[in-house]
Amino acid sequence: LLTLEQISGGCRDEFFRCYEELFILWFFLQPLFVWVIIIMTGKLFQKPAELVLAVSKGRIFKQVLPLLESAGISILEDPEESRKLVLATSMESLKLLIIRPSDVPTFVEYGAADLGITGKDVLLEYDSDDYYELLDLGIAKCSLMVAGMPGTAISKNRLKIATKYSRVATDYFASLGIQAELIKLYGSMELAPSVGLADFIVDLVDTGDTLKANGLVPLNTICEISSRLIVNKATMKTKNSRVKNLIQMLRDVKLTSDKNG
Ligand code: PRT
Ligand code: MG
Repeated sequence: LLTLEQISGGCRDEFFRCYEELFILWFFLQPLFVWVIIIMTGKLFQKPAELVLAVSKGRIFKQVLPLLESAGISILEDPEESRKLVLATSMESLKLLIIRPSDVPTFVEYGAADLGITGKDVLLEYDSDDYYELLDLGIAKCSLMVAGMPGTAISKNRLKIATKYSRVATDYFASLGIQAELIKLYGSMELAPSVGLADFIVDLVDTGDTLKANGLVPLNTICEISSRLIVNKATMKTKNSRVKNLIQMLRDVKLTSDKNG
């Protein structure tokens, strides 16, 4: 039979064996805990990933500025004064690239910019959709239209169309079953019908004043245009929370301005 002393001695031995095992475990795991703490503290003080937003210069930029301001993002340099094409903003790690509207999808698709703002007309004409179109900003609105001389009707004959939107125009006339010869111009489209270069033009129309001043009338609307926010596909994965946060800020501003009419 075991005495009481033998039993308590056995328990003591068991306790010390456990204690010893725990100590050995702690001894080996300690460096791991230290690393976990170092990594977590590093993450806590880490600067957020840099976001690059490419914005079309010209009329879109003028309308994007108040939108960003309403979202609490201001440009740190006067864009009118500065000749810089990269502008810092008040939002940590957000910078703007000021580029031509037609270059915005290229910058975004190749990842030179994480996000971009440009007209839907540019996106329709751009021969790739290797980006996400996430938000209609409802700015720089206009219509993509067919226009011509007064009294002319769009017939089924082969037509000469002057435009810088060859892709959209080809698809549009094809959808009407009309064979169109596209004459690519980069500006002053409104001249083409009056000098006999083309039967019709396909161009953006806002107030209609430019058409009127050049003796043209609007005929068919191809589609309504506004500026869109596009995002690089890889950015959407790697900087997801930052992108979502920025989109939400812009969406809120848009909702408020829609409500206020
Ligand atoms: O530098 P680049 O030549 O590539 O660009 P851009 O000079 O075309 O840039 P900018 O600053 O003109 O901006 C172009 C973008 O603004 C377009 O891609 C559209 O998304 C948007 N937008 C909105 C317009 C218009 N409205 C607009 N009315 N872009 C151009 N126009 C022109 C139109 O081409 C026509 O000549 O304005 C004239 C018609 O205006 P109304 O009011 O007379 O009808
Ligand atoms: Mg222009």
